[in-house]
Amino acid sequence: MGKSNCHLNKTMNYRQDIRNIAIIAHVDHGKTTLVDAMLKQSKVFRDNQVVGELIMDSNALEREKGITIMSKNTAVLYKGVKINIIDTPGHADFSGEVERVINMADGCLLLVDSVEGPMPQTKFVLRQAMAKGLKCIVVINKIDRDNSRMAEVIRLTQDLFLELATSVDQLDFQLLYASAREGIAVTELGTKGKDIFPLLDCILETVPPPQITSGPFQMLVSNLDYDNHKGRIAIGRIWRGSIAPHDSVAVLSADGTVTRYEIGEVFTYLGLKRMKIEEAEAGDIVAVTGMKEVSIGDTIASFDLPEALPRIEIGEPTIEMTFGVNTSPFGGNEGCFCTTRQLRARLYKELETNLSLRVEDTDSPDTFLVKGRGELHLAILIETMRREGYEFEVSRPEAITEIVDGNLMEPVEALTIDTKGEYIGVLTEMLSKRQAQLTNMHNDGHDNIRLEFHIPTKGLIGFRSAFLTATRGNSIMNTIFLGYEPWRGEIVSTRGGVLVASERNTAVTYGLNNAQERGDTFIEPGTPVYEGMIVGMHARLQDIPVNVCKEKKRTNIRSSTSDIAVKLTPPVIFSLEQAIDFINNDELVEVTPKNIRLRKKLLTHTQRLRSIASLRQSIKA
Ligand SMILES: Nc1nc2c(ncn2[C@@H]2O[C@H](COP(=O)(O)OP(=O)(O)OP(=O)(O)O)[C@@H](O)[C@H]2O)c(=O)[nH]1
Ligand SMILES: [Mg+2]
Repeated sequence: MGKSNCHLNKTMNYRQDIRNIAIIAHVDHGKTTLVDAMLKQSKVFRDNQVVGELIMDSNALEREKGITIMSKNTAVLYKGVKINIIDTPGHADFSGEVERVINMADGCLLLVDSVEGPMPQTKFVLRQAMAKGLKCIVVINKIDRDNSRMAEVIRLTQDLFLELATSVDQLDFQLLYASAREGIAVTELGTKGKDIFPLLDCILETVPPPQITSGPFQMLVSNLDYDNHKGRIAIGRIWRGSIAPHDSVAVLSADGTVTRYEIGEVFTYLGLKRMKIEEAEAGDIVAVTGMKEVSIGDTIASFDLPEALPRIEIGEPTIEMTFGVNTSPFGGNEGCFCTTRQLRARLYKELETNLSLRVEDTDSPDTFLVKGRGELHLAILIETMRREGYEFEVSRPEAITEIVDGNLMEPVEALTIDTKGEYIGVLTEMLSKRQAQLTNMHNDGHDNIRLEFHIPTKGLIGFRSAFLTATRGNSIMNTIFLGYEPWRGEIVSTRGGVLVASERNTAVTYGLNNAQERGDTFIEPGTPVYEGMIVGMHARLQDIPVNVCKEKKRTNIRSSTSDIAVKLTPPVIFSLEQAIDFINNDELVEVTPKNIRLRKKLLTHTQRLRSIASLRQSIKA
C-alpha cells in the first residue's frame, strides 16, 4: 500500500486482513454472551485462564445489573483476519452509546431473540446501522429456548428490513441461527451446531473489509479512556494514513481549534488486551496516547494536513433532573466529595465520555440541571457518583419540553408491553391516566398479548415500578423515543401522601409501630432521622407528620419492646431507581455513599403548610 503525503493523490484500497463489526440488538438478546463465545473459541485466552461469563461487561455496575452500559472494543483473530468487535448496550437509555461507536464499523450483527422477536430497540439500532450503510448479518439467537418461534421471528425481522431499508441491497441479509450461551451458530435450521465458526466465516465473507484512502493520517475519536500513567487515551478508527509513536498530530476540536501533540504510544485490540504496536494503518481500530486535551468526536490528523472528519451526531436527551449539594441536616457527614465545586467538576467531567448527557448551571449556584436519555441513564450516573464517594441531592425527573413556533412541545415515546390477558384491564386503566394511547394490540393465540402505546415521556416517569407491582413481575415493558408532539396537559399525580418524620432523633420500634397504623414504613428501628425526612407512605393524598422516635412510656413493665417487635411489618426498602421514581416535585432524594434517603424539600411542617396556603392564594388570584 503506497503512502502519499499529497491528499490530491488519493487511492482507494481495501485491507483484507481486517473486519470491523458492531454487535447490536434489543436489551438482553445476547450480544455480550455472543462476544464471550467468539473470544473463547478464537483462543485469545491462555488454555488455563479463567475468564468467566459476560467478559466484556467489566464495569462493576454492569456486572451487578447484568446489562451492558458502555460500548467496548475487543478483537479476535480468525483465519489470519483480525475481526474488531464493538459490543454495544441494548437498553434504550444507553442508545447514545450505539450512535457513538457505530461509525467505526463496516458491518453489524443484528441479534434477535428467538422467542421475543424484534423489539423496539431492535428497530432503533437497525435504523442506525442502515443509515450508516453497514452490512447486516441477522443472528436469530437463543435457539436453544424451547418456546422459540422461529418462523414468526424470521417473518417479523424481514418486515422490519422492508420497513427500514433505504436501498434494495439492504434487504439482502445473511441469516444465521445461534445459541450464544452454548457457543454455536448454524446457517441452516435443523442442523446441529458445534461451534461459533460458521458465524465468523459469515463475517469474513459478507462484511466488506475496511476501505481506506492513502494519505496523511486521519482518525475520528469515538471513545476515551484514562490511565494514571499514560493519561488520556483516544480510541477510534483510522480512516486515512498510518500512525506511529512520536508522530506529530493535530487535534481538531468542536470549536475549530487545532492543537499540536506528539503521539505517545499506539495500541490495537486483541481479546481483552490492548497491544502496543509500532505502527497502525488505516482501517484498524486503535487507541493512542499523548494528547492532553481530546474529546469524543474530535479528529486526530497528521499535522501536515489537519482535515476534520464529520463529528458524531447523537440524539438529544428527553429527561432532566437537578443535582444539588446535599442540604439535608445530615449533609456532609457521609461523603468524601460534598462541595459545590466538587459536584460541578464531576458532572462536567462526565460530559467527556457520556455523549448523550447534558449539564447546565442554574440560577442557584449549588444546583445543576442534568439531562439524559431516560431514568436509567441518570440513575446509573447517580449510582456511579455515589460509589465514588459523592454526596448530593437529586430532584424528580421531568420530561424536557421545547417551544416550537410558539407552541409547547413534549417528548413522546412508543411503549411496548408483553403481558397476559388478565392484566390488560389494569394496564390500560393505569396508562390512560398517564395520557397513553393504545396504538396496537396483538394476541398470539396462547394468551401472550402485546400492547403498543404512544405515551408522553412525562407519563412514563414513575410508571415502571407501578407496572411491575400491577403485573406481579409477569410482564415486560420497553420504550423508545418517537419525537416531539404538542403538550397534552398536566398529569394528575396518582401517588398517595407520605409519612414525614417530625423530629431529629433515632427511629424506634414503638414509634414505627404507630406509624404503621397510618401506612407502610421505609426504615428499620435504629435509623437516624431528621425533621422532614420521608419515612413511609400511605393511601390518602395529604402528607402526615409522624414521630417515629417516640418511645413507649415506661409504666407497664410487662409490655417489653419485644412483643411490639413481633408486630412490626418489614419496611419497604427502595432501590435508587425506585426512590427517584417515587418522589414528587416537592421532594428530593438524598444520595450518599452510605444511604439513600427521601425527604421533603421544605423540612418543617409549618413551612410546608405555609407553602400550600400561598399556593392556594395564588391559584385563587
Ligand atoms: N437460553 C439462552 N440464553 C441466552 C443466550 N444468549 C444469552 N442468553 C442469556 O440472556 C441474558 C442476556 O444476555 P447478555 O449477553 O447479557 O445480553 P446483551 O444483549 O448483551 O444485553 P445488554 O447488553 O444489556 O443489552 C443472559 O442471562 C444470558 O445468559 C442463548 O443463546 N440462549
Ligand atoms: Mg451486553
